[in-house]
Amino acid sequence: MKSVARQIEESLARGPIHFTLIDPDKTRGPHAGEVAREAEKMGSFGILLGGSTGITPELMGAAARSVHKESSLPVIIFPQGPESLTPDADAILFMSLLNSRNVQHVIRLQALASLYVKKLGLETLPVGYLIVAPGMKVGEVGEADCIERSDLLGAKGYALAAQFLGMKLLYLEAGSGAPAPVPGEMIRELKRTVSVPLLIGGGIRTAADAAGVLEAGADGIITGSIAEEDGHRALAPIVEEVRRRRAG
Ligand code: 1GP
Repeated sequence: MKSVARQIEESLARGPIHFTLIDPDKTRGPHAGEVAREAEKMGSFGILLGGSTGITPELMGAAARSVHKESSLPVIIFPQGPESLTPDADAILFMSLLNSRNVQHVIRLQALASLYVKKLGLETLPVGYLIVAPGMKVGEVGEADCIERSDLLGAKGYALAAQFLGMKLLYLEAGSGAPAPVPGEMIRELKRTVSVPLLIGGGIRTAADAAGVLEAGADGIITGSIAEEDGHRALAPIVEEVRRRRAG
């Protein structure tokens, strides 16, 4: 089977992509499969599995199996720590939270998890992860020095450092449930600075939010809460914004 990295690369060549984030603690077992089935119909690229609290390998495994049963979308772990690992996923965002104050989130948890990741045979996608204010729960849990929303220079420094370190994707997020997504001006500035694809998440709740980040240059958008709280119908216009910017 084609690697997930290859699938992402090929899909990005045709335009931006959408990821549906499922929190397996909130959307349990069979419900994860239902969300994935609907997301696939809409044209979402893949499923990210993860959450900031309450994650266990059992919950992750059950959700991954349910997604595989109901859809053909790739299942990618969005890790909170070693307890997020399951052999039932296809790949893992192997990420460093670059603007954390705590070295655990920058490299130590990754060092702990890496032997197990290898043993499970999970495909690793190297990601530089940056939290932009307000950061919400993940900002707290990740002990992030959130990048201020007007600090374009700070964001550029981290983004370039990630690229120079060889990370293949950058993920900038304002935190789940943020009142507004990452500012368009910051996305535009980063697109002028780095060549790695830019994923944007946190606080994207409407088609207008999605249009804003996509017009600024986001290569991928990630939404979580909207499908959890408001169901598939609320997700559809967001995915549609992504789809209509894609070729073919
Ligand atoms: C995942 O924070 C994003 O990293 C998801 O954010 O729940 O606001 O879509 P929302």
